[in-house]
Amino acid sequence: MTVEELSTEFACENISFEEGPNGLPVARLRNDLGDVAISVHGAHVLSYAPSGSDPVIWLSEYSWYEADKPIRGGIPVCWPWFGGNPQNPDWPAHGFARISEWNVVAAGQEGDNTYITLELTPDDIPEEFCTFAFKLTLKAIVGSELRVELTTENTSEFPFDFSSALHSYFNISEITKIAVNGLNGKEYIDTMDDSHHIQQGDITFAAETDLLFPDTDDTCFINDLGWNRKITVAKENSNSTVVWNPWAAKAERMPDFGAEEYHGMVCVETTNADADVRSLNPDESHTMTAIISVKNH
Ligand code: TA6
Repeated sequence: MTVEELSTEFACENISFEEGPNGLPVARLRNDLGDVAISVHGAHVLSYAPSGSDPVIWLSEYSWYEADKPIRGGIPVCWPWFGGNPQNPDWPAHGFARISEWNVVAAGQEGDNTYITLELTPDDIPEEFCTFAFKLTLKAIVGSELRVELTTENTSEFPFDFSSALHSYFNISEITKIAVNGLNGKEYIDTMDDSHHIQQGDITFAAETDLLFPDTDDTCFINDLGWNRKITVAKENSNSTVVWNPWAAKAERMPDFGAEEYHGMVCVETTNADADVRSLNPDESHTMTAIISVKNH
């Protein structure tokens, strides 16, 4: 749908539609509690700022906004596989949901909260990727916090497995001035060398960091001493978490990522990944939710 068609069907007091970069349709949800922008491309949350707070979600200044590419930053929807596809290594990293055009199906007000719902079905994706029938729904709800609910429904006649992530990029003062806590004592895999460890205390950053915690439903906190604030990343129906910063060398290698941008971002990802892969029987559904809030000290 065009911006005009979306506006005609879904615009209301707290919801408008506009052309984003490269003309990609973007929904803006604004109310007294916060402000969110979400692109129809990938059902991709581009920005989130609670009222009275600086932006919480980070977006690269070098991102692509092209049909067959993921947006860099925001909250990429990684589905139906996290990372590379084990059977088809040449298929898109982190699945096809984040490079697909989703359909807005609902938008409006729920009490003080403003929401939008987008949907993806096999009709919206290249046939080669369509190995099972599904309905994927993303609902973003702006209230005193940002809730992002990713629902997978098995509309096939057979069971299927999937892995996924709400791969959230957070806006921080400086990577060396933050710590991620909430994972103390948890096992993690350092994906840089596939070594296994137990997290001791807070996670701090001094090099490329790519840690997969395969067994945790814990809430994480990003303590930002530079901006004197704490971002809370809570979740539902996710039993794994990934913490990532590319640091200088990897940032340099990514064309859609500024060489110095690694200083201002960190990913704390809400996932069903690795051992937390999920299986659905026909007609079953699963909703994984990320719940993001910020407290200024
Ligand atoms: O955050 C975990 C991770 O899998 C990292 O290994 C890194 O590849 C990151 O995702 C970004 O992946 P992308 O395909 O968006 O460049």
